[in-house]
Amino acid sequence: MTNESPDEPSVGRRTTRREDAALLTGDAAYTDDLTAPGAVHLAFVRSDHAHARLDGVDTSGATDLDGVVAAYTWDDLDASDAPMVLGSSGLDVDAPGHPVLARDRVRYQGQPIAAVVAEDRYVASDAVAAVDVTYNTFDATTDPAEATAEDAPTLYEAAPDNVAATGELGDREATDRAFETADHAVALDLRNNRLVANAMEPRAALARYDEAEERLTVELTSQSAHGHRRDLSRTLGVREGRIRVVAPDVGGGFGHKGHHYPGEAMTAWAARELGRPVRWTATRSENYRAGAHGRDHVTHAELAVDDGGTVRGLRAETNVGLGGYALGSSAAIQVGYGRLLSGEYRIPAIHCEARSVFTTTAPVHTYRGAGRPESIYVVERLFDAAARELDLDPVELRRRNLVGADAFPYETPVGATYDSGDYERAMDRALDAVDYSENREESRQRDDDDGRYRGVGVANYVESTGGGFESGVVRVHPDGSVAVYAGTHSHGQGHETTYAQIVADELGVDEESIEVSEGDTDSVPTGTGTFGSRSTVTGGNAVAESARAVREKARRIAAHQFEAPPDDVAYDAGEFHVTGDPSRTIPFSEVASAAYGSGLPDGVDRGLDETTFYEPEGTAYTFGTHVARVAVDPESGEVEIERYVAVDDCGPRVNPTIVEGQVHGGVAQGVGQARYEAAVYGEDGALLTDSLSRYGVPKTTQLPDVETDATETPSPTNRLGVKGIGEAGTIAAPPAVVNAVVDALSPLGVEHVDMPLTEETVWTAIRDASE
Ligand code: MCN
Repeated sequence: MTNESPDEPSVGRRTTRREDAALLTGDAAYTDDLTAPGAVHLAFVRSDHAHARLDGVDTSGATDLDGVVAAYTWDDLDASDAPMVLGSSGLDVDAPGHPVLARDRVRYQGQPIAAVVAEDRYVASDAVAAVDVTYNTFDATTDPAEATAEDAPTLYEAAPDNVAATGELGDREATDRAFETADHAVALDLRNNRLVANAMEPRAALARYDEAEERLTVELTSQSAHGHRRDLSRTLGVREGRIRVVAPDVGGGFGHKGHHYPGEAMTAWAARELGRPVRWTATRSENYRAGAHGRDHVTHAELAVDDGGTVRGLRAETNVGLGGYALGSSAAIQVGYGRLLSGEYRIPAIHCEARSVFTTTAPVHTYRGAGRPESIYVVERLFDAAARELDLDPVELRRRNLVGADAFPYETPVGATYDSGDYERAMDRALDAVDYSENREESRQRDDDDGRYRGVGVANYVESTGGGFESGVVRVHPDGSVAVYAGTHSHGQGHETTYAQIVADELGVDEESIEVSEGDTDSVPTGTGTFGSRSTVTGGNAVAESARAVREKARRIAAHQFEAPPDDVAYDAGEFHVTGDPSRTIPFSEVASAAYGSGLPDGVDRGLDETTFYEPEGTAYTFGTHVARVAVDPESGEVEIERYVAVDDCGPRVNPTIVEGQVHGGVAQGVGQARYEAAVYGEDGALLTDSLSRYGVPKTTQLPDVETDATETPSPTNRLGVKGIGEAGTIAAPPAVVNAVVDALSPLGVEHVDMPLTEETVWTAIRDASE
């Protein structure tokens, strides 16, 4: 870690990530690396079929094998005192939660039916193959639009049309009026393709049960240790105080390690049942078939606009695939997606209607961005379609409707209050970087040199960040070294580095003296976790508040030693002195030692240790503009992203290098969605893209060089003024790329292409437009 100039603030510095040495040299300890003498291995028998009644599950073939310790079905779970059904909330219908092992019916391919436990994982794998399941199969329904049709197969009696939850945002009547009176209306039918989270490390758990203490310890791939403890407590029927959850090094999450799944609950249950450590590590294909997927929206959207380019209204109707079961609050999250449908714009009337629909597919929950990419994609595609209808430059249409820099706080018609921003400044910076006007000319004509069509795509976005509360503890040891604990969890984001930077500034100590810990329910008082780009806003401010409180307490202790009033004591570069008399100083470490001794001033407790539960005053809205410049070969449909510029504003950047890394990663996933990735189901409900060789995670050679830049508009919602950045790239990249490709192909009459823009889809769109 570099800290060349301790007199300069740490926040804002490009400090090297302190976590990288271990991660890059193989010293990190992921769940599957953890040792547990005597551990047995759990593996799942998963449904071959997407939709079936179970007429028999015979585990005798498995239990007959040498080395098999146990084989469990729902009957075993049912006979125990644990509920073993994952909770769901936000449903309009009375559909049961996800049973850890199937009761008598399966609703997606890969749903766990039985669990086997064996002395090693190879025997466990053989045992899985030896379990005999008799299925009575039903038709599958995998498309969220088709699943509501009258003749579609039904997953639950309580939801005959498969609709699990509905939600409405905005004002339907006002929006209808805006459409009736506007000069133009444009419409688009869009699909936001279903995605699979591809963390490097698949999900895993290691559970141990201490019978004497009646205590369960579960180490697992988690984005939220306390969230998983709460969920495990409910599913196992064990109170939280008897469960310790530890999230060790976690190799990426991208949203899908924040949810409660059968795998981890079953592992914990078996450890208690057997009194032996039990471990389970998902295979990559298990992760594909049974890990939560993301997106899967089918949307009809319209924009009403006047001749002069003033947007009057927006409406959207969306079906969201929920999968075979609602995981936790997934249905409610999905129907709430429309909260960002105002984008960066003043749109006087908006109405959004969303339905969460059961389909015989893997459950859908949050994947990087969760709701925001889907909203922004709708808005930004509509703006391009409207610009075309008006024969107006798409940037000009955007500019005429942007929320002005003086309009904050800005309330949208869909219930969001934007805190701060200067949208036009960020947009202009991105446009300048690609010499926008010049390239517009180029995009309108075929480039004679190489026969490719060129286009420019612009995407403006807002991103809600920093929801809920977070805990932050700052504990100063007697030697002045500092321990920081937070309820968030870094699984690639770099919190060890950035929290140390924040605390170093507040305490006036070197970053080197600060250790940051997350993800252990025994050492962190409580916590919400890392998702929704919330950690810096909530956890960062929580540790900052605690550090400030520690500094104030230290000042009082120093003042007592100076025999001066605390207000007369100044603190500079790690030393206290009486204002106006810098000759006598007391270093921070000496005050730390004194804090644990006797002779403290009246009213000051022993110790130097503060805890904060911090909740920001409102949502911090990150924003920015991404621009893609593409060349499309009309013969092959091949797309090349020639330039990609990202200008993002997440308020003051704690560490600009880490922020840029987050943008790069996000853009990689956004470009992945735009061009390569899609979870594809066959008619029988089998997942066809069930491995890395069949699912298009982009390779580095398929990604553009991302040129990053930033503006910094502080948020008034929190004292650090920060906003999150973890999802910006995944939100902005899909519309930037799709707008660019459609722009390039507009001379050929192409008006829309659904993601992913593979060679085949692009070529087909060109062909269809020419017919
Ligand atoms: N940061 C900063 N200055 C700011 C804002 C953020 O320096 N003004 C830094 C932070 O301190 C932190 C990083 O950027 O080190 C991301 O911070 P933040 O935006 O607060 O997001 P979270 O830490 O809450 O991370 C969650 C976000 C989400 S929701 C997904 S999904 C995601 C992502 O982060 N998954 C990731 N980035 C990921 N990066 C990696 N490597 N792996 C994942 O699984």
